[in-house]
Amino acid sequence: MKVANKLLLTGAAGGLGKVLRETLKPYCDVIRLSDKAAMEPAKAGEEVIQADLANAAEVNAMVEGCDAIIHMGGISVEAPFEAIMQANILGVYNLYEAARKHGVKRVIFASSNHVIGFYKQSETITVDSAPRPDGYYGLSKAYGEDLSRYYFDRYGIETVCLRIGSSFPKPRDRRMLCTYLSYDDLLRLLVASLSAPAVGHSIIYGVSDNPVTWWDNSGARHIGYKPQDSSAVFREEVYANTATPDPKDPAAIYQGGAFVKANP
Ligand code: NAI
Ligand code: 15L
Repeated sequence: MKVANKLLLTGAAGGLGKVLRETLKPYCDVIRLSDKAAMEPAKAGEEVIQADLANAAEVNAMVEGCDAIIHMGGISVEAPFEAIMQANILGVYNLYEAARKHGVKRVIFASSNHVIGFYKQSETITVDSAPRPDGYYGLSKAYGEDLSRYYFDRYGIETVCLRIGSSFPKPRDRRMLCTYLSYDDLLRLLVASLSAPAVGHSIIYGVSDNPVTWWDNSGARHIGYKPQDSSAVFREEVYANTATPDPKDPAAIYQGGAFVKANP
């Protein structure tokens, strides 16, 4: 199934970007890969454009000619505000301004569970729960969610904000058994988000079908995402290799884990 003619993938040099470079290819005619960092040279069906999200002119050139965008680029962990401001706040503004100028119809925004990191692990929240960011990084993703809502309300650019949990080859700790998103489910989520007939401005949790979860995606059924993987297969290994968390540790109390006590 084709989801775009020319699909822009930002953050293409990153952990998820490198995986998606390969897995997204069958879903478009051309995939344009962009990052601030160096990338492998373009192969058949690829274009490579090095660009800094904080540079409006570079972002404008990066977006021109694309009909859909997957925005994975930016700082992906807690960091000093100045750095977050450039890459994630100015960066997402530059991206949507370029999308508006070039008539892009749909964007998939890699948001994060750190938008809601200060909810407790004893709570189940929905796609409509108010943001409770757990740091400058989470705040920047909340800004991206709000900015994309504005660009939908004002200019009609559709966005799906993916509040990704933990997308790695496997869960690294006990918290990630609840937040794990497999690479295959990430691809399913992206394809569903790009191919659903109408998404307007939507928020959905990027999570596999894990036995324990804090996130209720029932308000995002219109996207048609059906996870097929589960962290259950990693449970025994993770429990064997990790200590029992201290129940008084904020990292064990809040959904954002150690991010809630990071000192950038
Ligand atoms: P990553 O840190 O491996 O990749 C991010 C990429 O963005 C890097 O290649 C980096 O060079 C690029 N980048 C940073 N600043 C930039 C700038 N100013 N201009 C252009 N490119 C810039 O992160 P990862 O794990 O691949 O995540 C991808 C996206 O998904 C990120 O936006 C992250 O916040 C989000 N996410 C990832 C999760 C995960 O578990 N992997 C969980 C939640 C959200
Ligand atoms: C994120 O937003 C980060 O990008 C990723 O590195 C993980 O730490 C993930 O959240 C998480 O919460 O596990």
